[in-house]
Amino acid sequence: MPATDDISLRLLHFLRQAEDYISGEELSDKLAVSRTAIWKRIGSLKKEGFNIEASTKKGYRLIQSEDPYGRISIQSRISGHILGKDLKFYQEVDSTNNVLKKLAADNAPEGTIVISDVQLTGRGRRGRVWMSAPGLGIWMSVLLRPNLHPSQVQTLTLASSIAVMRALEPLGIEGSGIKWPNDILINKKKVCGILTELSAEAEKIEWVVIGIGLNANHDPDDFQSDIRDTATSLKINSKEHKIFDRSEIAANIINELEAVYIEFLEKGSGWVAGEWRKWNVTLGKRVKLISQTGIKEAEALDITPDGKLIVRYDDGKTDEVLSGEVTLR
Ligand code: BT5
Repeated sequence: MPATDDISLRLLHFLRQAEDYISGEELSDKLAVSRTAIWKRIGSLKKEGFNIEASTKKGYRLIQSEDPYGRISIQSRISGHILGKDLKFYQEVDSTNNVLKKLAADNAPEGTIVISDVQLTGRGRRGRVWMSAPGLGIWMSVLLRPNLHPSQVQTLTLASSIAVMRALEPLGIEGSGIKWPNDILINKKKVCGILTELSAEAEKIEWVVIGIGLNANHDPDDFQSDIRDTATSLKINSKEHKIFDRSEIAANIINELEAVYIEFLEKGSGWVAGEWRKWNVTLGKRVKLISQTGIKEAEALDITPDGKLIVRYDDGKTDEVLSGEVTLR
């Protein structure tokens, strides 16, 4: 018996749902396996670090707050059918995007996910560094193989930021929003960045790797001095400086991303743009656009369905910007 097979994941799901003791008999009914099979899997889960109490009279109980961050904790919370069926969890990698890009080139199926506790060389856009300290954040990459034109890839970045916002909403943290094109801010500081990379032929995307980096449990001192004034975490912004369960948040992002992805494929990019507008903190603001040709100030008017920012410069001319840096004024 594999230590953490599909039955183990479902077993964990029922223990979590029960919140109190659940009898071996009930578990064996729900999972259609013998009580011995349940007992063996409880043993394996305990070895993996799950704190499960066993009582001969009452059954089994999961002590919830102590879930270890890892594949089983995350996968047992995944409710969709595409994303995370194959989820690889590492303690340490160079970059989850790099690992997943190699898997993509080796024909890994859509929905494969790579998560690591640490990234030694986490990447931002254009060769920039993404700080990915151990024990504190969610560093995750998701493989998609949509039947879309390469020009629609930025819509997937928008879709991913919507999924992160939806996953953060129940945490009750105030002041969050999406800054075009790929940042999630809380009270004007960056809590999450998204790096989308793709391989495509002329007319069709072959694969897209969406890399999501989310600062969960950092204190201000956990950030390097050069980003201490601009970076933030969920913990810093929570009322009681709470430590968040990274497995739960990672799973929620995955579940929300699957929902947004399916709706995007059904309804098109116009729907994504509409959802994005609800969460954004860019439109209607004065922005500084930083590109290779220089810095220009403008007013952010809207986005196009394929993710371009529509701006109006001070001379009255409008423009559609595909990529670049935006500083909110
Ligand atoms: C991004 O780039 O915001 C995309 C970040 C994507 C990270 C994920 S983690 C999983 C996957 N694997 C990877 O290797 N990458 C992805 P960009 O917009 O270029 O922003 C980078 C800038 O953000 C840096 O130059 C710093 O100023 C700042 N920064 C670096 N680390 C940060 C952090 N942990 N929190 C907030 N800001 C950070």
